[in-house]
Amino acid sequence: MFFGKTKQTRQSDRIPPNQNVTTKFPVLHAGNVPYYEDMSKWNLQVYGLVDRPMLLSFEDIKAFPKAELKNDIHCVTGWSRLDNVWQGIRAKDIAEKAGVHEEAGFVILHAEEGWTANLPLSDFTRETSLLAYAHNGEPLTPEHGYPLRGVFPHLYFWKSAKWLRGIQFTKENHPGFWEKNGYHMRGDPWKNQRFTWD
Ligand SMILES: Nc1nc2c(c(=O)[nH]1)N[C@H]1C(S)=C(S)[C@@H](COP(=O)(O)O)O[C@H]1N2
Ligand SMILES: [Mo]
Repeated sequence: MFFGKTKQTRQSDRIPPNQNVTTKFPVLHAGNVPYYEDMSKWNLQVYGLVDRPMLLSFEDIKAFPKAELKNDIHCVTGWSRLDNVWQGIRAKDIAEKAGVHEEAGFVILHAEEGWTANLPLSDFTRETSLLAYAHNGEPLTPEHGYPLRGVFPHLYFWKSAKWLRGIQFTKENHPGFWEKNGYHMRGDPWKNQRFTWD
């Protein structure tokens, strides 16, 4: 059915296969939620195949151009949450500032407690890929990744590392925490790439 000139986007066109919409914001992770008492001790290490390795404070992060993006998130366990507004900085701005080498093809995201996730560099540097410090106008809560998390909405949400502390650029694709445990190296929800063999 058409209404005037613009075609209506049906909700089902927004939901990848085998996903169900929730209006809640589930909390999902392995390990413990970190609580930071002194943010002056927090930093983000950017390293690997780069011209300029960086150790960024939270203030350094805030000094990058601000980005605000609205997107849908899709967890591999089957829930999707629509219309999330994230405030943060573009992941590609970090890559540019660090000067990523040509032979780098992949990124390892390092979170607290040694948790990692891997993704192709081309997914990291997308216009829609963020390092976010706020959700729907409020600073991230500790459970949702305070102070800084990745947001890669075009991949399953497990790639969106909470409590980010390091970004490493690599030549080869090294499996992260869930990827070592049978989850997909890329994780595109539209292709239903849940497990290694999908
Ligand atoms: N550091 C860290 N980040 C993580 C995880 C984790 O276990 N540790 N789990 C991932 C998974 S599986 C999901 S679905 C989302 C959940 O984010 P939320 O708790 O903000 O909804 O965080 C992702 N980021
Ligand atoms: Mo997840």
